[in-house]
This record gives sequence, structure tokens and C-alpha cells, in this order.
Amino acid sequence: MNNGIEAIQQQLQKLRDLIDLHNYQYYVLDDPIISDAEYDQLFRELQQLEQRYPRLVVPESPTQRIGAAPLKDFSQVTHRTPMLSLSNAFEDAEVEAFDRRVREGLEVDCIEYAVEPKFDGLAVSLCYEQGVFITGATRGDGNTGEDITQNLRTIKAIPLRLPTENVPALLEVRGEVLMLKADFLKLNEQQHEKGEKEFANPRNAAAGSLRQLDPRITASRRLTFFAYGIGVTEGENIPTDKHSHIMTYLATLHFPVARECQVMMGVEALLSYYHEIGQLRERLPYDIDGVVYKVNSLRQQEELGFVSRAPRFAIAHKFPAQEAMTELLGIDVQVGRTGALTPVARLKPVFVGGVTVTNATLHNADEIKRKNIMIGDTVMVRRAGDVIPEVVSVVMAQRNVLAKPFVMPDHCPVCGARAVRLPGETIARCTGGLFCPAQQKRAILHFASRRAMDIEGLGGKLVEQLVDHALVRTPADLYKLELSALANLERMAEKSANNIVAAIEKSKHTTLARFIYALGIRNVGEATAKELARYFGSLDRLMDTDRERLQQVTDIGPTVAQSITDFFAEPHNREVIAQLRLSGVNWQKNVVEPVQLVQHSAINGKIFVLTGSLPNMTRDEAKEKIHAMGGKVTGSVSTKTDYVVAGADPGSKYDKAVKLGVVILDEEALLDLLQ
Ligand code: D41
Repeated sequence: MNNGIEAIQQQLQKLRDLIDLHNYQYYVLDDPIISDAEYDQLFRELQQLEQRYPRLVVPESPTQRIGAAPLKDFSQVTHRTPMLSLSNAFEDAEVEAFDRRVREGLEVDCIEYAVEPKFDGLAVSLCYEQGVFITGATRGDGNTGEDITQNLRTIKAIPLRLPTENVPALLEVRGEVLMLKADFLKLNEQQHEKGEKEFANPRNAAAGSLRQLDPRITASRRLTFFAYGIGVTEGENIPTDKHSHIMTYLATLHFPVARECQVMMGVEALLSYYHEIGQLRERLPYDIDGVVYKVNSLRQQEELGFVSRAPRFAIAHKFPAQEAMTELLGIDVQVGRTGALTPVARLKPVFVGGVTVTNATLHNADEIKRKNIMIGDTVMVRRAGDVIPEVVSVVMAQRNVLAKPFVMPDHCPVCGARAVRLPGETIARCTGGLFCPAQQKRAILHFASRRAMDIEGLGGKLVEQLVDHALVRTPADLYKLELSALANLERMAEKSANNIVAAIEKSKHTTLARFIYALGIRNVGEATAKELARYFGSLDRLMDTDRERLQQVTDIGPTVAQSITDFFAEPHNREVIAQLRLSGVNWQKNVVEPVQLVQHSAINGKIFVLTGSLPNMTRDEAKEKIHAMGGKVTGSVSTKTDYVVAGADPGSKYDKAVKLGVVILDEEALLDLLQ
């Protein structure tokens, strides 16, 4: 009988080890090595076996992550050694002063530092006794925190059991709990659908999820964890020489450790690391609010000691805050190049993301309603990287009784034409078209922009003046401008008037692709303009084409095709183009004749996706051949795709084609089809 139990024990152990390993692969390394179905199978097997032998269930089994009953209250725990705080630096000079203090304190010329990102999460402590996770607590005030063991157990990136034979008797791991940006967006989407409160940022979402008395709610939120150090320990094998070795040790115990951890010498290296991570920040899957520099040698750390609650051996170098609170003074409505009406927040100036912000986008009327934003509110403004600042949320606790709701105007605030919002669209548009001065200004500015006609010196202020003085209404008017008219404008020196006339003259020699892009056709960006120029070879052919033919062009679907035919159907636009050509705007005639459209039933109108390298032709050659027969080549596989042409090393498009049941051709099969 004992033998039987031992065999069961072994089987349970094997299943638990396996599941722990796959958890680690999935949640820590982000690199699963089995399918979800296979994982579920293993998990069910373990569950069934445990159901049959309930006495063999242990708390650290992967089946026991959730299950604790809701608490009434969190109890307080005193940390066995205090969780210190980090002092902050904002300027390079403060970091240089930190390095100087360290060097002088240690009487050393150059310091070895361990550097890591500063996670914008919640600091916690995890205690493992004999390799098993026993208690977990928030940092609290550094001395005492709250016992959130039941909630921390639900975080799959936190091991319930250390994966080694040779476990320390006691190991306290310290780190940050956070929510990945992608999981935060998904959570907010769900909250919105359920009509529940949305979170302002991933940190708040993580905090709200961790502070739940019912661990089942925490379990339903995708949280993760990154280790940044250790607290109390007992046992061998724990590195005692360098912080970086502790981090490597924690990684071998399957704790998540930031990939961006490095070791470097001297303060210059620290500052370049700061700037490097700053560049990377937007692309990281999690929010960070700076980087942390730590003296790497533990002996040197000890020698430096502490000032009050913060170690002298470490400092956080913070990025400028990306969010700040300010007052919403009013809402203006801006008119875009294609007539889109965008509500823009006028803000009491606030320093955020490294600059002073006075305007922020509110996107559209639906967003204002969804976020319950009123004029006079205190709002949270966010400026991340080079993205346009936006109003994220209202600080409801500070809602002013005098706050006024915003009403989207039903007429264009600039030209007074009716504003319409088509069914299914979130954006209202001015119907004034190119008679609306706002749209005129935007259209001219776009026409003159660097990647379009590249008219140097023709910026927003000047275009504003030109339109307001009725000197220019359309791009064609630019080429009729007289030097004297320009020179008469306020704040226009003769020299700059000369330069602008010269720049306008110079812009007459352009390319067809630039010209098409400059026209500002809705949904036609630079890449599409290039494709159109390549495909049609002449402006006249493009102007006289139809929607079917347009959809033969790479990456052009029904919407873009419609925008193009709408644009050229407008007599006003044709008139402007005629005037531009009369003024001498020209481009090199395309020497290549446009592709001849051949009707071919197996190919004509069919949608192809190319992936991997073909044995005998380049992808461009394959594309030309497909185009020549009236087929269309797009970049991504969807249910609309008719054929995927796959060469060697095809990648994810191939997998998707298999999944969707799209016909897959090799080069030979494609050539057959083209015959
Ligand atoms: O990523 C972090 N937020 C982080 C926080 C980090 N990478 N390292 C940290 N190191 C420390 C010391 C040096 C004091 C052990 C920390 C923190 N402390 C910390 N987090 C919250 C308070 C202090």
C-alpha cells in the first residue's frame, strides 16, 4: 500500500514539475514550448489525480494558486529587515553628484554599477521557506506592510516552489508587481464593456487588482512580477559578492528578472544607459518611470551604508512624468485637412513628459462622453514620447459644481458649413470642403510639406496669413503669388519673400508620386501615392481610372479606391490640378509603361499574399506577374485572401493561412495558375 502511495506521490511530483516548467516558459520567458491544449491536458490530469488523493494535495501545487476564501481584512506584517526606499535624481548633475559621493566615500576612482529599469509597479516581498512560497506582503511604509499572500499566489510569474534541489532554508525575494501595457488595455476594454470603472494607467490597475480581498478577482487580472533584489536569507549558494550575481541567481530560481539589467563602469556609462532606455521606453511591454543605478559590489554597498531610510549605494534616475493633473479651461474644435472636427482641450499650462503642454486632444465626441469630461474639470493629461498629448481621465473627486458639459457643434466652427457624422463613424466632418478656410489652410500646408512638394519656408504662420488675406485659396494659387504681395505681409522681410518665391519655383520640378501625395486625397499616404505612381505611370490614367482597377494596386481596398475616385470626381479638384500643370508643375514622364490589365479568371480580382523566398523569382517579380493578370497583392493574410504564395522560411503568414484554410501555392503552382 505504501508503495502505491509513493508511486502516486512520484506521479504527482512529475506533473507538478512539468506544469511549473511550462508556466515558467509561458509567463516568465514568454516562450511557451507546448500548445495551450497540451498544457490544459496536463493540468486536468493533475487535478483529477489530486481529486482522487485529496490528502496528497500541497499548497504549492499549481492547482492551488486560487482557492483561498475572501478575506475580511489584510493583516499587518513586519518586514524582517526594512524595505528601504530609493532616493531620486532627475538631472544628469544629480547623478554625477551621486557618483562623486560614492567614489569619495569608498576612495575609489571608478565604480562598477549594476543598472536596471525602474518598474512603475508596487514593491512587494516574497518569503520562501525550504523553497516553498509562504508569505508575501506589500512594502507598506518599509517597516510593516499588508499580508497579500493569497493574492500574490495567483500571479503565475511568481513560483510557488523553487525549482531546485538545493534550496535555501529562507529566501526573501523583493520586486515589483505590475501589469503589462497590453493586459492593461484589454482589462480596460473589458471594464468598459461591463460598464465598470476603467483604470487610468497600468500602475493603478495593478494596485487595484492586488488590493482585492477576494483573491479570485486578483486571479482574473493578468499581473506579473519582476525581482530587483533580496531581503533576509539563510542558507548557502546565495551570492554574497555582487548584486548582479544575485540577479542571475534569482533568474536561475525562475524569478522574472529584467532583460535590460547590465553591469557598467563609471558615471558616463550610467548616463548613456539612461538615454538608451529612454529611447526604448515606449516599446517596452511595461511602464517604467526611470532607471536604477546600484553599486555592484555588496562589500562596497555595506561600506557606504544608509542615510535615514535610503541606501547611499543606489539611486533612481527618473524620467520626466508622463502624466500630470491640470485644469481643463475650455474645448476648441479644430478642423483638419479632410474636414475632420477634433475637440481639443485648452489647458492651464502644465509640465508633463518633459515639456509644457497647453493643448491636448480629446479625440472625438464619443470619447468625451465616455470619459465624462466637462469644461472646468481637473483632468489627467498624458504625453508619452512624441505622441500628441491627450486627456486621459477626469479627477472626479475634484469635480467643480460649475463644470459644464461639452456639446459638439453641428456646424463647422470655421466656415459655418454643416458638420455631418456618417453612420458608423466616430468623427464629424465639415461639409464645406475646400471652400472652408480651415481645410484650405491644412490642404496648402500639406501640399507644401517636406515629403510632398517640399516648399521650404512655407509654414503654418505664413499659410495662415496668405489664406486670411485671400491671396491663396488653393495650392494652385501658390504659383501665382507675386513677390510684392508676399513682401507686403506683416513681419515679412524682403529677403524671406525672395526665398519663398524661389522655393515655390523650385518645387515645380517634382515626381508623380510626390504630386499625388501632395494632393491630399483622403486615405492616400506616401506609400500609397508611390504605388499609384508606379502602377499608373501617368496622372491622366490615374484620374480616369475606376474603382475596380484601383483595387488591383497593392494594398488598395474598396475604401481607399472610393476616396480616390471621389477626389477626382470633384470638378474643383480637377480644376486645381489643371491650373497647377498650366503653372508649370511637372515631373519626369514615367518611362515604364503601366502594367497591362489582362482578364484572367483564376487570377483576375483575386487577392494574393506572398511570404518567404521563392526559388526562381524575387517577390517583386511575382507581384508584377500577378498584377499583370489582374490579381492583387496584399501584405497580410485574412479571410479575404484567395491564395498565399509561400517560399522558403515563410513565417507567421503561412501559419495564419493554414489556420484560415487559405489555398497555399508554391512557385510552381503559381506559375501554373499564371499560364
Ligand atoms: O524597479 C524598481 N521599481 C526598483 C525598486 C528597482 N529596480 N530596484 C530597487 N532597489 C531598491 C533598493 C536598492 C533600496 C533595494 C527598488 C527599490 N529599492 C524600491 N522600490 C520601492 C521602494 C524601494
